[in-house]
Amino acid sequence: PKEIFLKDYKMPNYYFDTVDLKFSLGEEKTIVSSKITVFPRVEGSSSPLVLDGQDLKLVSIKVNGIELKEGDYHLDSRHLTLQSPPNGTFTLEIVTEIYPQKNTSLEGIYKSSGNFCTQCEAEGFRKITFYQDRPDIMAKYKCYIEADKSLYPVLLSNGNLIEKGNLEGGRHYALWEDPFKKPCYLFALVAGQLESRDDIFVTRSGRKVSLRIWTPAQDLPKTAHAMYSLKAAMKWDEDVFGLEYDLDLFNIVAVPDFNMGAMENKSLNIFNSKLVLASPETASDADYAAILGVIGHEYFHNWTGNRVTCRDWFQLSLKEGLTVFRDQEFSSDMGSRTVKRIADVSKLRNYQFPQDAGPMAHPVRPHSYIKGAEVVRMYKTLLGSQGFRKGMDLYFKRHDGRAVTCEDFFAAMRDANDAEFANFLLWYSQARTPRLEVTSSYSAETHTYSLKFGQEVPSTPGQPVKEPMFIPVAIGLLDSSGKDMPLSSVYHNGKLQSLGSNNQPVYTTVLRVTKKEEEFVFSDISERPIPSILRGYSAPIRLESDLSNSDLFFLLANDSDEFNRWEAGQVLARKLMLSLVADFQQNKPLVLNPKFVHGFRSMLGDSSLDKEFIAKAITLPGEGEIMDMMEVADPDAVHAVRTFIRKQLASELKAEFLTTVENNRSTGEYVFNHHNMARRALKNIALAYLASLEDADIVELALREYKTATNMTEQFAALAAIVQKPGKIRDEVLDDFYGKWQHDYLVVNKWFALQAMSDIPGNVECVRRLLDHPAFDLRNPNKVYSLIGGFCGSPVNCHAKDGSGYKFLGEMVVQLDKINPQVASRMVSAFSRWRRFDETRQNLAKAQLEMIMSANGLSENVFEIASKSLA
Ligand code: DPP
Ligand code: ZN
Repeated sequence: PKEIFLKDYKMPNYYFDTVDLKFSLGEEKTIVSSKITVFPRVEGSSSPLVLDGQDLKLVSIKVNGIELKEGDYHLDSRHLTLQSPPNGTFTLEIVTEIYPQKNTSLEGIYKSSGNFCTQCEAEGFRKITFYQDRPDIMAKYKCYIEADKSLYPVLLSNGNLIEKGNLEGGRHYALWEDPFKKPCYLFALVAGQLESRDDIFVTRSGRKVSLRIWTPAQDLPKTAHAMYSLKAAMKWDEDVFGLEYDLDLFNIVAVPDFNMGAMENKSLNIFNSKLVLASPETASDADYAAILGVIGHEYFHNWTGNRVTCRDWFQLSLKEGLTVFRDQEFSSDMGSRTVKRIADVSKLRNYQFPQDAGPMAHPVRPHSYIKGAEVVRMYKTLLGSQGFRKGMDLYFKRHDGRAVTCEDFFAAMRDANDAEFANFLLWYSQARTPRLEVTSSYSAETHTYSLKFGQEVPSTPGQPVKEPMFIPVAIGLLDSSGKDMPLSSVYHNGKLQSLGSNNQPVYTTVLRVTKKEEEFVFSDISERPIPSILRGYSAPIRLESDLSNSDLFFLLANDSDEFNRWEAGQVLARKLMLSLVADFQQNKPLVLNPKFVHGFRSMLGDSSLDKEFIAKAITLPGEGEIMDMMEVADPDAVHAVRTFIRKQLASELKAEFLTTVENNRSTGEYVFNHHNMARRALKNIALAYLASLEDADIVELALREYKTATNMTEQFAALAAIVQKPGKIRDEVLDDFYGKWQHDYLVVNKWFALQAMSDIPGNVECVRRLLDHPAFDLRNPNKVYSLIGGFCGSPVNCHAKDGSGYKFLGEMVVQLDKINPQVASRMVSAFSRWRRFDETRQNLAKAQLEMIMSANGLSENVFEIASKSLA
């Protein structure tokens, strides 16, 4: 397969105006008929029309009503080409036969639990019919569906229901029409036995929108939270962005077999049921929060993605970065902003940055959702809320109904604000995480405080020399009592710039760092300050400052920016862990700095702090994050050190942790709100620390918590605490949990994941046994992500020095690739950073990658990742 590059973008030679689709759904085969009005981009030109198509059986093709014969067109395994279509506008009618019941790739039309559903992003529509399967082809769709009425009583597609009725032979039909132009990746169809939870949302201009969430009947009670989330999202988008829903109907369908989280098809969102179904007994707080965020995310796409879409797939972050940013803001407004920011930054550090440091490094464009959101956030940091909103308004005014690029978004932000954005666009094109070094100095004579920045973007294959980036650095200065100092002016580039306005002092200002080396000097600074740099994580970079440990402890205790308070603790923890890793590698005894224990103790006892913030602040950086900072990643040493610190903290702070559990136990009914979630989060992390001890009273405590828990959040945390240690009790409780929940596949998936990610030595054997468990199925992505993906969550086992983890993953990738290439390719990512390890591990991982590459009939998805990893 040939790699496609952004610079190769060519406008299509033909556009489509209307698309009439007709589906005759059947058990053996499904017939798809399409009637498209085609017009040339340039009147009078006669270039070939190339349609994409994959795994389709062509039945017939007509142009302007006349059937084409073989020789009038060219057909290969990927394309259907009309060499010389008529001049001007013409109609193209194509009939194909497809077999959704055999489609295990879960792209195009497939069956999930007996129902038909679709997934077209990015290139699934070509598995439904021959089409120009690219997002810059936007057309108006009608969709006629017919099927057996008793097997598929519900027939859904995008837009409005125009007509429905009965047909002969026990069949029925429905005709849907979508008044908005859309690219084919937003097409959707669902047919099956489903029931709906119904509600109504009245938009601020008075449109009454019917909301329906569809699931199998028995799951309906679990859709209340999803409906709450949808209504909250609709309201929020009106309040914050002035964006209203634009149709009278909004459908969400939950399906158990889905490659990703969810899909924003116009007015017919299709969701992985894991992100819809929740009840206090079966779903955890994290599930509730994820549902809120993803329901919001898909709903927000209606404007950022659907009304304004991407020109090509290199612009993915135009819609994903922006929409992830919007869902992050939505969740922040619904809960705690600081905690949400911490969670998002942790994700960035644990998943995105490691990837950026490896062969899969790529710029924000094309692929990274989460980094894309950081780029959008920087616009807001630079422009302020109002300026950002002005930019958004202009973006919609200019581009509604069109397929556009990241530059268009940039231009809207710039033009609406008359802003100076220097080299900001580099964020879209330069891969790798920039490193920013800061050194500071204070002059008591001149009362000035200088910050010198030096930045570097590491090179990548294809991008050997990188330009300096435009990095917005939000900064505040603390005085010796821990208060923010007023910032009156800063000297930069030969100019003195005053900060604040109307004699209002500012306490946080955003420095615009744009050069390789640059100095900023604050004036009127009365004493040596402690700087709080990169407040709120104002840019997705690696910051290296000259702050001493005592500065960091000071920030941890005093910073008014809660994110940076957490960050100071993380920097300290990272330093501590790295130095202990070095001790471990040199066979020195491990000793925990008492200051660290003290810091934890004061956090735990500080009643002025938000409980979820404390829970985050006492969570050590992940093993992946630490390995990422090492010259040669050493999973065994990192694991040993993290385990040592946890155990040491648990033993020194046992009393405090016990009190924390006691004081934060649930009383009364489960409520999904920040206050209650924060309490549960703190209790659960305290229990997790305690469980690292060998003490019998702790085992009893965890068992008691497990038995008396009234919600999944606490029950599962207790289970997780118990299974930290191998033995009889662990086995019994795992059996008990399975016995309780075997009827609920979503809970069973948690049970798989918990066992899979265990750090117990040699756990790969347990995971192999679970592959044969009657509840496991390699065809269901959620199960694969739980068990095989879960296994990758334990670096010691996944990167075991005997290669057992690699061997297991290699075998799985090859098996999965035959079933579902998208799912298989996600599992290959476990290998992508193999060069980061020692030689033994490198050889073992490389051998598996080569084995994968040599497999017969390897998919393009897996080939891409495996070959790039080896390159
Ligand atoms: N476009 C889809 C989403 O935003 C991809 N997972 O959720
Ligand atoms: Zn999205």
